[in-house]
Amino acid sequence: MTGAPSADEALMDAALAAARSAGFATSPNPMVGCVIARGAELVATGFHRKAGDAHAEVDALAAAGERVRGADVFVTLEPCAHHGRTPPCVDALIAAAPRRVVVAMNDPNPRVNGRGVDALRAAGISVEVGIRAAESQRLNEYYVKHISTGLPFVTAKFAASLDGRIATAGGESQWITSEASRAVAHRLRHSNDAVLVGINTVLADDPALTTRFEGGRSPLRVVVDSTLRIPTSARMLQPGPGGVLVATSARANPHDVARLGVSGIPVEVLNGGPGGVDLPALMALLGSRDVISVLIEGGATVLGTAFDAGIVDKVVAMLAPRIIGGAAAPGAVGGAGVPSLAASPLLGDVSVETVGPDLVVTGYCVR
Ligand code: AOF
Ligand code: ZN
Repeated sequence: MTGAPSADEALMDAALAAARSAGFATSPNPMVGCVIARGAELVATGFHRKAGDAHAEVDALAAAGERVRGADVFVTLEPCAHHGRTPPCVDALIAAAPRRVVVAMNDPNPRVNGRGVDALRAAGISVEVGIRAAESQRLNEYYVKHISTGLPFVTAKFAASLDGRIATAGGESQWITSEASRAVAHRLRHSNDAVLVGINTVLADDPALTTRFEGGRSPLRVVVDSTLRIPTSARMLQPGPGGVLVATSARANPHDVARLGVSGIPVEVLNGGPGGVDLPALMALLGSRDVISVLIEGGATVLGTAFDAGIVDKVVAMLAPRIIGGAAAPGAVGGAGVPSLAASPLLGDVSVETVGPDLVVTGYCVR
């Protein structure tokens, strides 16, 4: 879409910017922004900072005081109508008596879903829904998936050569992409609640899986290790913010399960699936623990299992402009693969950025 934004769009853009300033710290709750305006004049701005804190609408209403009467309220998500950790925002809005409430998208939370808009309309407030809906959906893609399915939103990320290899035949992999795109990868860790790798990656690279990003959140570190080969000295198992989880299968030696348990490392036995660990069951477990987003960082085996199981929502491929070649050099995605081109997930909404010398291709698995 081109052209200058309308006055309403510009104000909703300001509300979206306020929402974004929470920087993913609201999980498992959504990022929400709210702007109060009289005509084009901005009266107050508010946003949701973290789960349990004031909702965006209440934050903006507090900043606006009496000036909200007869004004327009722009909010990126339908105001809530339920008693959760905080009282319903629609009650606060109705009491403040604005002229109009503009909402970017309905709240897919089954406790809200349409009830917020209905309550405002029933109180005689004019409500418009849908301005910047796509942007708001995208901003809260993790929240939307989790609140409507109970499962986390899954991003598969890999760094490869232009010909799709993640290492040379001899196993050399550091570094295929540039430092600039590795910074993008750290931002991805910061935005996700959990980061997941396979045991081969741990044994080969011993990653710490923390975020080296200014002010970054540290995700839960998850390893898929069907036979429990992980040494307790692995960097990702060391105590630190975010915590750890080892997912294994019945193929693991019970002594090894006990060994990790004694070291205080949480282990879950989730049997099933071709790799030995049932990834869909692991996603369900993480979702039930309020993990709304998971970043799968590889390697090829765990990415293959994830694509084969159909659990991937989004792909971020970082491609360095180099060719590795050779039939023995591993590709980014292993597993069984697809039986035909028609069965391969064709990404939708694809965007391509250049980061330093690399290409970063982002797209969504359309199901
Ligand atoms: C937020 N921030 O600004 C808005 C939300 O956990 P609670 O009680 O705070 O309620 C969370 C629900 O409230 C959330 O799932 C969404 O449906 C609704 N709106 N939540 O955390 C906000 N406006
Ligand atoms: Zn609310």
